[in-house]
Amino acid sequence: MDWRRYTPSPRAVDWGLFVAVATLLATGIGTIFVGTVAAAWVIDLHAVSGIVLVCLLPVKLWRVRHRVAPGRLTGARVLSVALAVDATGALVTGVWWLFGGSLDLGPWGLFHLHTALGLLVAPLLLAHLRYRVHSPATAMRHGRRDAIRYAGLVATGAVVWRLQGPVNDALDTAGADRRFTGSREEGSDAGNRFPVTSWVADDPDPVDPADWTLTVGGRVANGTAYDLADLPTGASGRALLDCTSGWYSEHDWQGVRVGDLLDAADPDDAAAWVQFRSVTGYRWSLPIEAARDALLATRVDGDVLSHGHGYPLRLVAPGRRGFQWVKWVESVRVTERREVGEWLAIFLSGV
Ligand SMILES: Nc1nc2c(c(=O)[nH]1)N[C@H]1C(S)=C(S)[C@@H](COP(=O)(O)O)O[C@H]1N2
Ligand SMILES: [Mo]
Repeated sequence: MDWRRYTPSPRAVDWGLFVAVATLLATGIGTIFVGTVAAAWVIDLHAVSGIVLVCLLPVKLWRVRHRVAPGRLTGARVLSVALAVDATGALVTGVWWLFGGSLDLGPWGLFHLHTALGLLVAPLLLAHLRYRVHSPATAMRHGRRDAIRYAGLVATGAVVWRLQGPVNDALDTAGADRRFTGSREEGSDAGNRFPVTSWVADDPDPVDPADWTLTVGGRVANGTAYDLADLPTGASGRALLDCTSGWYSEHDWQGVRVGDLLDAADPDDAAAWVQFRSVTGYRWSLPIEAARDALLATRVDGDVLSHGHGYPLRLVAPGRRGFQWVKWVESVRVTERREVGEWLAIFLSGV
């Protein structure tokens, strides 16, 4: 078989690599927001781009293999080798994850390593392009034939992606129970016995209920502060926490319906967002309608929340990724606009 017939021309390979990597980065970061099945296409696109990259990268590496002879190493070439190694590592860890792999790296695991290697591709690729960039026009020289080759490649990627589910099932790997987000199940319905995670480094001292109140304020007629014993608990709901670091856990949660707190507080006409704030400064806002259906939980599967899971009160936000489920909540604030600083706070609250 002559593989050259199926291989795009060299410049078209380079641009194909660029598009695949850019798509992988955008969709990889995009997975952070995928909470419902309607957004699952982001992850499908990530996977198919990854498969396309698996096909293209060897073509490129084969073409440039003679350039890395030891005597000819320059700064630009060392950079290219680093990029090749890093991109390969990102692909290997991604595929390994799909088929149920695990790694114990202290507080981190295989999924973190995949994320780190993937993000590192961005600066390495930008630096690489500073040395070696060709106009897209030269890539168009065999435009029609290359377009057909790429269509075939993307179609192949889609078929391979479709097949990995049945293959995982048949081999009964730890990748078989993945959700559409890529996350794998951990400790569902087992009370507090599911992983404790913080987004970056949030790790407060245990909260003493004697020094704690929940304040409800902002754009409301009746601002209130509740002691733990005064909280109007009695609501419950089943919801699935899906962390962006690759695990999910489903539980019955008990506590206060945020809608009940809002009804008592009586938001004004401009109220559009509800911000949940942790004792650590970590905070996140939900649109007011979504916030009404959220729960502030005091218990999980009937057990009082452990400190790690946010005792005395943590947000349960169905259909939203775990980083939005604020732990150790001490304030609910109704606002007109969402605070932009939240984005910084979720990274810096632990520092
Ligand atoms: N205050 C605070 N709340 C937080 C976080 C945090 O770092 N600080 N991490 C979030 C993330 S990323 C996830 S996945 C969930 C994890 O909840 P758990 O530790 O109960 O499993 O909490 C969220 N709530
Ligand atoms: Mo998370």
